[in-house]
Amino acid sequence: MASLKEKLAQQIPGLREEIKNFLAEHGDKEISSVKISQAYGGMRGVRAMVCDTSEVPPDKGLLIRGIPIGELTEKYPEEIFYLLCTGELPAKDDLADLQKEFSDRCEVPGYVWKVLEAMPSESHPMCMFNTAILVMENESVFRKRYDEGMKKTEYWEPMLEDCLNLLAKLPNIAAGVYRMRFGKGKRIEPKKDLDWGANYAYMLGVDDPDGNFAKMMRLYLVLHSDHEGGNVSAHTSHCVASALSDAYYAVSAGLNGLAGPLHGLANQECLKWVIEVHKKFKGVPTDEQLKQFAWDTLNSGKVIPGYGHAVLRVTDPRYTAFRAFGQKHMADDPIFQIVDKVYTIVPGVLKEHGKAKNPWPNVDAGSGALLYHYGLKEFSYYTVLFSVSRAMGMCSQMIVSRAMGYPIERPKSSTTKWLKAQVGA
Ligand code: CMX
Repeated sequence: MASLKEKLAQQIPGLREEIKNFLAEHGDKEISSVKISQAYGGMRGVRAMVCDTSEVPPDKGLLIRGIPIGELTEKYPEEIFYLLCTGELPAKDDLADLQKEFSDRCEVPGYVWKVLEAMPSESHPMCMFNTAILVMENESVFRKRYDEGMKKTEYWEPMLEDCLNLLAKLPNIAAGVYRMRFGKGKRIEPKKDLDWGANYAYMLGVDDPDGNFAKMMRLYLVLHSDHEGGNVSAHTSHCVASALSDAYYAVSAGLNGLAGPLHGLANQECLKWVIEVHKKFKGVPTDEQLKQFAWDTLNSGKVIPGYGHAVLRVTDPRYTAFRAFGQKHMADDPIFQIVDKVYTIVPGVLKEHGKAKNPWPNVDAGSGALLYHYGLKEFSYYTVLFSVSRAMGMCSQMIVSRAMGYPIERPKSSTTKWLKAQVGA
């Protein structure tokens, strides 16, 4: 048995050596060139970052440390975190050890609740959640050790410590935000013997007589955990952490990006769209009705939420996993049926529309219907669930970056004048 920390300690010297040698031999070789359109176009497709935790081949979708996400849907989220950090799935004892770490560290400092209680009652749940993470910066072990003057080779250890402390508390904070923001009554204390995902489900206070909501929650936390390094939340947290800001600063920063409607907030928009369909047609619409509704959305200048992707060019395997869960557990639910029907109609509409490079659904197209089915009907909360999961990806990327001693990020920007001069325009 090797705890996560012991495993990392075994791996890190070899990894450092590997990258040092790789850079010495191949460091001056080119991997990417940049067109002016890419400089103005959100740097789409520019390969200029390293992320070893996961990758997203456009024709396959998410691979976590090389394993297709579709093969990991029965795992615990804690196993995924171990895999993200080390490249290996934990043995049974290692999983139990990590689950105990999370359970031992889950208590949230009292001042966090006071800060949340002082916020306006209509605050967005994402703002509450990210604020809670930021105020906990007070707990950072990395900052204290840095102030005491630790060696660079040791940076990863307090980073891991901060990440474990933070991740352990996130379900507790997220559930607390839910109950406070939506008037659900007193906070529910965590149960020490429950796993990370089941505890989150339990603390939300959703009725779960057959345990299927907890099952869905584990799946949700697995599927959203990481999506390589260049998406807004991952890139932001990586950039902030590269300045040696600690995990609290960096995760909060990344999640502020996840709160945007083109990124994590799309799941809230997505279910809104489906509910509109349900209301307008008083149930599941016909194919023709749905097609017209999709065109009306596009013609009014809006995007169809849950469809399209910056990198993917196929149906997101995370959507496929949610769909399979829905077909097994809620095939008769009209909201799920609409989501299913959208999948048969919208790709054709988007292809005909001709703008979106990817007409297929992304993860957000399916997740909301499942949450709604179990009674989690507050759309504005959905991105918080995404955040709890995505924090695992951000944390694992930061731990790896600190272990490898990657430097502060500082790409070169250009003025329009310089670009024009460059091409003689
Ligand atoms: N509906 C309508 N138009 C769409 C579209 C959609 N679902 N997806 C893309 N387009 C449009 C874009 O708005 C863009 O139009 P303009 O040229 O007028 O600006 C054009 O198609 C080309 O865009 P693209 O290169 O295919 O996509 P981008 O990489 O620029 O954007 C994304 C990707 C996800 C922001 C976009 O597909 C979108 O807005 N989708 C809906 C929102 C959504 O589901 N977001 C969640 C993504 C998952 C995540 O990262 O969290």
